[in-house]
Amino acid sequence: MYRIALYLLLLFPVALTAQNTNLSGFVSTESGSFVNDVEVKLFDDQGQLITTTLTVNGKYTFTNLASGYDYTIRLDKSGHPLNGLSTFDFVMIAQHLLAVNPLPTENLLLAADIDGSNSISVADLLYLREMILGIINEFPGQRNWLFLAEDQTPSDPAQINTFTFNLSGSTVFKNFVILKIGDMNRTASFD
Ligand SMILES: [Ca+2]
Ligand SMILES: [Ca+2]
Repeated sequence: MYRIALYLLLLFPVALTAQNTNLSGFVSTESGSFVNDVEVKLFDDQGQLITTTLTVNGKYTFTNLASGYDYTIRLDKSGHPLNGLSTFDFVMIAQHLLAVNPLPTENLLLAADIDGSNSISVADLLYLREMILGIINEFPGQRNWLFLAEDQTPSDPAQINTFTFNLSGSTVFKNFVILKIGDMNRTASFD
């Protein structure tokens, strides 16, 4: 009995010093509305999927993560890419390309890059046209939504909506803004 007690005593300081981190955050639109049913996948530093959750009232939460390691979050949301897209969006991107009416915000520039080529070109217009006409039902790379980290954590250039960061401290908040690819006049539904 004494030996077991001593053993537990020896373990106890380890349990006290092992630090765990809670990671949570909100996903919202540019206008600040919380967005539900965003799928948030959490991967460890080996690229192994730890768990998947959905935002509720705009919020996701992961608890009891080992501190000091790199983690990766990947966000996605279901829905047809035609959501929010019309000839109006087409005209806005066309006018930007013609320098008649440049898109006014960085977020719109990102959302106008439909094929993910890091530039806005006629190819984006052609994909948008084909989507509106029903010729295609997905964009290259299955791009549909675009998520931006509020704290400017850059997205993985090779994988859309994927963010890797080191986790430390007892509580980490990471908030994201969701944009709809191709939607220039903000008519997409986030339900
Ligand atoms: Ca492009
Ligand atoms: Ca639109």
